[in-house]
Parts: sequence; structure tokens; C-alpha cells
Amino acid sequence: NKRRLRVLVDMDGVIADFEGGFLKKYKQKFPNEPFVSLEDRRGFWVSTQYGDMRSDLCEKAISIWESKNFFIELEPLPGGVEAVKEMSKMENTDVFICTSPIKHYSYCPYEKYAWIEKHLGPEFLEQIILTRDKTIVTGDLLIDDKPDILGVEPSPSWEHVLFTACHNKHLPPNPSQRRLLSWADDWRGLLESKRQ
Ligand code: BVP
Repeated sequence: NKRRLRVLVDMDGVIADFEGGFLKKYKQKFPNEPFVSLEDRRGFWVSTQYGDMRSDLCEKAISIWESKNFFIELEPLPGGVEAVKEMSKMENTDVFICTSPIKHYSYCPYEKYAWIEKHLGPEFLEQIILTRDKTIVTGDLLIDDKPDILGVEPSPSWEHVLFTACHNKHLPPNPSQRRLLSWADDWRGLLESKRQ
């Protein structure tokens, strides 16, 4: 039924606090190493900014999210879980959680499922899309904090709405990319704007 609206919601940086969880565990594991405050974060890749600070800090940063319990222990971002639950109860609306797992697969994919079950409920286990290429997934909207979402499909079906995060809030305004400033912003209006 092509009257239904399909919304793809990213996980890290949109409903789960990857940046906050990273910084907390990085400081615990490396108390004597320099760190980047969330205010000073620039660029999507945490590992790149840490590597630019000092080359060995790249692998130290990576060791944090490759550790057991990193993804499951991420805190929900304010309003995200509530918004996704409400969205999924709307008429003619299908919501999927569309998230890219890291390639170190020992814990991340399992913990992403466990996080969804814990915070959104077991019924949302039906709604998970794990993919490293979101361009091949069809939808009307993709709510994601990554500024550039590229893959093998040059012309994805979704409109990418940039979810504001510490690393993207200083980017110059891009008139061709709508933003959601937070879950307190008008996500309902955004969905309505995509309905025929
Ligand atoms: O699994 C997350 C964390 C990881 O990339 C994935 C991003 O997924 P989406 O939000 O696009 O769905 N990740 C990895 C690195 C460095 C790897 Br080397 C990073 O700096 N930031 C990051 O989020």
C-alpha cells in the first residue's frame, strides 16, 4: 500500500547517545590522555578527530566502541524513544530503525538488537535494518545525523533529514537539506509534509 509513509530512523546520534557514551568511557579508560569535549567535536568520525589530535588516539578511540557493553549501555537521547513509539502508532506509518553496525562484529549487532528490545520493546525487533549501505533501503524519510549518506545507489528514494548532533551543528547552512534540531523539534510536521 503506497499510501503509507515509511520513516527510517538512525540509531547512533539520533535515538542512542553514541557521543556521550563514547566520551564517558574514553575518559574512564584513558584518564591521562587528551580528549575532545562535545562542544569541540567536528566531523562525523570520532576516530578521525582523535587521530588528528595525536595519531595513537585513533586506535584508542576505536577500542572504546569495539568493547563489550559499549552499544547496549548507550543512554537514549532525550525524546527519541517516545517519538519513535508515537510515530509507529500513527495511522499509515511504518517506522524502521536503520543503523550501520561497526565491522568489528563481536558485540555491536547483538547489542543493537538488545538496546532496541530494552528501550523500544520486543515488537520493534521486527523493525530493525542493519546495513552498511542505507542508499539501497527505500523509504520516504531518513532521519540521520550523518551529513553525507552515500552508497551504491546514486539516487536514494528517501529524503535525508539531518538530525542535529554535536559534530554537525556548526556546518554551514545547506538549503537543500532539511534539519531536525532535536526530538523537541517538529517531527510530526516533517512527517505530514511527506504525505500526499
Ligand atoms: O556503528 C556506528 C558507530 C560507528 O559507525 C556507525 C555509524 O552508524 P550510523 O549512525 O551511520 O548508522 N562509528 C565508527 C567510527 C569510526 C570507525 Br574507524 C566513528 O568515528 N564514529 C562512528 O559512529
